[in-house]
Order: sequence, then structure tokens, then C-alpha cells
Amino acid sequence: MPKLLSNAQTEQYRREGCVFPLRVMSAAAALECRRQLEEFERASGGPLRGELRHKSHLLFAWIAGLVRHERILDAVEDLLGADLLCWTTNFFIKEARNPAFVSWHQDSTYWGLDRPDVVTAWVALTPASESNGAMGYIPGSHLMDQIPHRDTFAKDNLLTRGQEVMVEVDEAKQVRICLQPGEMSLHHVRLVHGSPPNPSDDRRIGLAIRYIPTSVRQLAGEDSATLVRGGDDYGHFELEPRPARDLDPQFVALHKRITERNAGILYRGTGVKSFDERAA
Ligand SMILES: O=C(O)CCC(=O)C(=O)O
Repeated sequence: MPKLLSNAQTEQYRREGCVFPLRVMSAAAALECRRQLEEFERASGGPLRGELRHKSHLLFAWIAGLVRHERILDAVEDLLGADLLCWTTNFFIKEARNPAFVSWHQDSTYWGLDRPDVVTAWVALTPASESNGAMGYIPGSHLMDQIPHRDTFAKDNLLTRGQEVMVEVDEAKQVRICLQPGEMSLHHVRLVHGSPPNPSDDRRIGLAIRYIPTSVRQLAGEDSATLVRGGDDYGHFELEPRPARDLDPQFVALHKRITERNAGILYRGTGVKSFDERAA
């Protein structure tokens, strides 16, 4: 018995590699998430940067709650089963009138995971529309194998290496993922997707939460994840604790250790040592 997705929605995910829009929380609750993010940004002197954009569920109690949100987990359970890890979180923030973009790519390229059973819940904290750089995807592209990518390290590219698929993408075939605050999309780790800059007058903010079944392995080194539902009979990942409050010094230190090690996986073979170095 499915927990949240209708048969048609599950079928759409299997066929297209993406399903949306799915409501997670009210627009007011999403606005409250945005307020908490921006309160921290104001106090710390500017937009969330570098390693703070990654594995942020170890730093902020409200994000630790979001990765465990029942509606997100119910939908992901319908696709991946009942024993779930949150492997990572990544903020995708596009500032107003800003050239930041995301090249066409498959998430699976550098993640080091042993099989493509990974679902991203992309949760909108602001509207995401064609006028502010919403994601687009190529339906059915998740059914292809891993496609070779080239690393560009382009300055305005929000991806770790500015990686892009080495095949021509027919943009006329893309579907744009337009979302209201508090809605999410679910996409497959092999889906070819990307997004253009945000020319609008407001920020576009999304939190990408990456979920895997506990049976998935990391092949590229030691790694950690958060058990968010069910049990872990495998022990493939160091299990991460849950912060009870924002920016607890112990968790700040843990986050630093974990993001450095995780960057070692994502940047392997490039000479880049950390998310902060790439963002500099
Ligand atoms: O937020 C975007 O525009 C792109 C996000 C993305 O590439 C991802 O979540 O995998």
C-alpha cells in the first residue's frame, strides 16, 4: 500500500525520472524556513557559502527536522522502500539578478554510490518558475546509463565541478519544474537536468535532500549519512547524530569533519580540497 504517491505519480517517476509538484508543507511553513535561513545569513554577514550549503542538516535543527519530514519520507518510501538514509543535503540558492546556473548533468556522476537508487527531494522555499531559474529535465533520460561528463569548474556554475554531460541536449524536450513554496519535486539520480540563471528581483531557494536505501554502498571512501526511517542492517555509512539546536559547537566541528571527507569523494582526482576552496 503506497504511503503518499498515487499509482499515477509513481508511474510518472518510473517513466520520466521526475514527479512534481508534491506538497510537503504550507507556504507559511516554507516562508518560516526561509526566515530562519536568512536570519542566520544576516547574522553571519551574507549568503550561505561554501561548505555551509552542504550537509546543512547537521548544523541547523530546522533542517534536521525537514529531512525527517513525514510527507517527504512517505513519498520517498514509496520509491525506495522503508529503510532510508539521508545521504546529504545541498542548498541551491540563486540570488536575484545573478548569473549562477546549473549545467545539464546527471547527479550520479561523481557521487561514488554503487547503484542508481537515489532520490532527490528538491524542496522549494521560494517559488521556482521559468522566470527565476527553475530546474528543467529531459523526460526519460534517467533510463540511460551513466553518460560521460566534462568538468568545467565554471565560476557561476553551482555544481561541485561545473560538470556537464558530453552529449547534445535537445532543450526543446525539457520540462520545467515549477513549484510553489512548500512544494517539492522528486528526481532520479540519473536524470539529465539543469537550470538557467535567475534574472528576477528575488532569490530562488531550494533545498535538495538526497535519499538512499540503507543497502546502498559508497565505493569511493568512508562516508556518513543520517538514518531517517526504518533500520540500518548494513552499516555501510557512519550514522550521523541529530542536532537539537542550531550551530551547536560539537555539531559545527562534526559538520566540518564530515563535509571535508565528503568533499574528498566529490572532488577526487581534481586537486580541489573543499567546498570552500571551490566557492572562493
Ligand atoms: O536547483 C537547481 O537549479 C539544480 C538542482 C540540482 O541540480 C539538483 O538538485 O540535483
